[in-house]
Amino acid sequence: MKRKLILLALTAALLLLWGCAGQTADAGDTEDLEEDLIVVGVCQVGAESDWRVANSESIKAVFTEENGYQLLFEDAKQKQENQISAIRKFIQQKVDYIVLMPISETGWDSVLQEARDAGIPVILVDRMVDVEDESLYTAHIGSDFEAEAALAVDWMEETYGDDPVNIVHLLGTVDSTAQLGRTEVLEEAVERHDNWTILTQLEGDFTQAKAYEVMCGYLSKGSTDIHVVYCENDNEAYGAIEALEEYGYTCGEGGVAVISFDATGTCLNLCLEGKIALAVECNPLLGELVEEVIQTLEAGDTPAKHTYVEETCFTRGDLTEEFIAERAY
Ligand code: GYE
Repeated sequence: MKRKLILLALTAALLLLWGCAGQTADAGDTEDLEEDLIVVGVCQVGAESDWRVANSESIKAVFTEENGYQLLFEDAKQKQENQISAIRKFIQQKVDYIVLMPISETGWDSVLQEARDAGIPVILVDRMVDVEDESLYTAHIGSDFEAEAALAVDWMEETYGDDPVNIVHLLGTVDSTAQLGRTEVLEEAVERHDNWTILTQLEGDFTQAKAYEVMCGYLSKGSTDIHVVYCENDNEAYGAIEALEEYGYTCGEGGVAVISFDATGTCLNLCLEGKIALAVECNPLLGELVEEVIQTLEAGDTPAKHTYVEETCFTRGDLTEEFIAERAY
């Protein structure tokens, strides 16, 4: 009887130990979270462009331990499935907030529902999501991509008037808010202007390498009368210029007018040099605005559903070396 009791006690002790071990394993993902800090899980698109790098830096500069945050930063390498698994990981880790820069607009309903079920507010940054239920995200901070594109359209109207405008259109990552907005406004303008023609639409995926590749592919088919190359971001513009010059085109005065979106440092220098005709600004410095939303939520208040940053555009005459050097991106 005594032996039986000892055995039972031992088994119970073992089971207890096992249970504890199990608990630590479950909690394993959260064990390195700091209790006194606000834990923010950021799910970034990737590092495809200068804009994106500046955007990540602006987030990292704000969510520091000194400011009271623990930042968990995931780079999804331009893949939506990586973003979805990162969000699931953040949910398991029980972060306080999820900040998502969604690569594309569609395909978010279920994972955002999972975040909501776990009680974690989701803040969208830069791009938007197209979901049935708008309450699946708490707030959105970013650019008005249609307003940006309208600046480019205005410039083309003023520059070309009734003259013919043959356009090569380099699209950004397809189904991203930035691509959809910048494309829609251009396409609508082309419909309104009998003298405007889109010669071709090529997918540049917001990268220099892809834009160079598709542009070379197009130019290799023979020379055309190109007036404008409408690039949906700076890095595409760099790739396009490289390809155009390789195929004997001149970019700038008397040659092809390259239009670019973002207006990051290299782009502005190319604009000052005359190789980029129009640089439309897209502000990547969104970190502080994200923090404001989080602080509003921490105070128990409701933040604005959408916050848009103000943006402008530049031509050569607007720029000086000093102005470019002083800009933060
Ligand atoms: O224009 C591009 C980046 O969504 C605003 O994504 C962003 C765009 C930006 O890769 O450079």
